Amino acid sequence: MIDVHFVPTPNGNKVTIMLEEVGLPYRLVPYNMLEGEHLTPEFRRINPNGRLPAIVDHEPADGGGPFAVFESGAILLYLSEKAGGALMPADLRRRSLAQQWLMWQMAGLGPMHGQAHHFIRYAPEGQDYGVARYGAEARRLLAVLEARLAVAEYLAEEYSVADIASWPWVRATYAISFDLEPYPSIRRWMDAVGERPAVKRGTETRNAPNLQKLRPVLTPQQWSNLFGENMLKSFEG
Ligand SMILES: N[C@@H](CCC(=O)N[C@@H](CS)C(=O)NCC(=O)O)C(=O)O
Repeated sequence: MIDVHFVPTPNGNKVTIMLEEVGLPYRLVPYNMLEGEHLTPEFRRINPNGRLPAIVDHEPADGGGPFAVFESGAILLYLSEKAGGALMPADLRRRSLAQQWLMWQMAGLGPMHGQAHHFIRYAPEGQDYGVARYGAEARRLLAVLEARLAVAEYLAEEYSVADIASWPWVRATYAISFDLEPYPSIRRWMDAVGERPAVKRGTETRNAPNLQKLRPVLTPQQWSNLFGENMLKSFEG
């Protein structure tokens, strides 16, 4: 059994989609980040970086004790290996392509779209520089994705962990009111991936309605748990 320490965000959904795709048994351990449930020493022992998602594999392949994995990209690779190389192409070039696009998602699409979400949705109004900077970078990355998907059906030519990593982030652009109309290849790919039964099952859990809004309303305490003093203090000593 695999415990998935989970919030229904794009990073969390990568893991639930992957688990549904490969059919490994798992259970969700839900966290309420607004209440600071992820800021505990217990969770820090599972993920030293204190962020979600993370998994604990109670039956790792080496037969040893429970094993924790953090960082959604590393979790996808771990689960692929556990499932006998599932959703990693066998062909050398395609496998490298899957790794390249997975790294691109982890270092580019995810963090930059994350910052765009922060400045557009959560930052106090009037942060024009942050909105412009990360909005431009988020759009640039969509243009990179569009160009790739105009010449390849999937990121590594065949459906792989790279698509699983990127798809939930593109889906989340609705929350920052990005129009996908200028990206026909992305829309074709979004539909193809979104129609997969495992993707449907892996994205059933939704964020609370307030968190789906363009500008969620947070109390000062919730803000502090997510972005401020409480979050920072939990990393001290
Ligand atoms: N690079 C990490 C990012 C994880 C991340 O930032 N997760 C968010 C939720 S999607 C989180 O835990 N936020 C809580 C916080 O920032 O305190 C990954 O891909 O797993």
